[in-house]
Amino acid sequence: MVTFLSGGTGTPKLLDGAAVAYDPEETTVIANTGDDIELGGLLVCPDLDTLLYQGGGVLNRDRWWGIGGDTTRTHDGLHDIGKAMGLEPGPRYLEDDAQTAGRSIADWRRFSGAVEFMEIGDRDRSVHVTRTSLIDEGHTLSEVTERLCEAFGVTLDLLPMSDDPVASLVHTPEEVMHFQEYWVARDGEPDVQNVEFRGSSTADPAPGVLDALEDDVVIGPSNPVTSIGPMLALDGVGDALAESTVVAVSPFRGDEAFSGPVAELMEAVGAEPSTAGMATAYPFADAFVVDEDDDASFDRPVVRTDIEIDGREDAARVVQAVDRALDEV
Ligand code: FO1
Repeated sequence: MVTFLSGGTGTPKLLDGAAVAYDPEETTVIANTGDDIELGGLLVCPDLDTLLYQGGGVLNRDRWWGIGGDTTRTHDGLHDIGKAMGLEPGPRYLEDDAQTAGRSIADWRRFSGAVEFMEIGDRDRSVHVTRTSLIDEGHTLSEVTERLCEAFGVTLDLLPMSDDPVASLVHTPEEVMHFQEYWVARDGEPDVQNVEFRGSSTADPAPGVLDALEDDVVIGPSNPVTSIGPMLALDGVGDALAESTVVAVSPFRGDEAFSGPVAELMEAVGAEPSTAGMATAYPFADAFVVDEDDDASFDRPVVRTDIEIDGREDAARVVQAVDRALDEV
């Protein structure tokens, strides 16, 4: 039995190769939900959905989000009508008091759907309508995720990290913004002073999460701050990881990040933006998988291989290295 901790790109890419070593029926994936937002009243869960669509074989594999071949008629229509009405495009937060009014899972991350600032495909939107509606009918995010997985034919066990709201908020010198504004609307350009996981001190791990952390745990090459950080902020997760065998795959080759705003965000939280910094961010890790050209040295076992993942063959190679690292602990 093995459990992967996942954000939305690096670990899903690794999971492409997971089946070479691990039976999907015995694999759990815990997804970050700090990136989730409510947009036009719909709960959008980017990391969960990438894993859902990947497991269901419908992921847009060029972008690693959304559904392949999806249309955007509603999204385009929202822009047409917004333009005709003179509405300013860009993230449009709801008023402060509306941020904690309504379904609590969307607290501190509520955006208007006018001139929708993230591109939501039509089929993708049907998932958000269904998920949000079932939550409004009284189901939890975990329950809805389980049913979506059945519908998409996902064989591994996919769990959201929490059924409670946790919002990854980026503090810049001028303002506080949600991660999706920082990343999608601002292209990761603002200076970051700190990252806050609002809600994490009172959020519980979702049902099944702490049990799954009793298995061998793999932290894929995800962003240690915004993908894995929200999970580590949940009560009991750090203690559970300290008790388990944990292998982490570096999202860096030396100090060069493979994708996304990893370096900037690590610097913002006072961690060195490199493989060595990743090791300090994961004090509970028992072994690491790092690139063969990475000269960082470690106080724990290391397996080296080419860790750049561009396709299933690469993913299989890195998963085999993960498996060797688990054996070495
Ligand atoms: N990323 C973008 O860069 N632009 C978008 O318009 C966008 C829309 C979007 C819609 C649904 C979804 O599930 C993900 C989406 N993403 C988009 C990706 C997302 O912002 C991030 O890459 C993840 O949150 C990081 O894991």
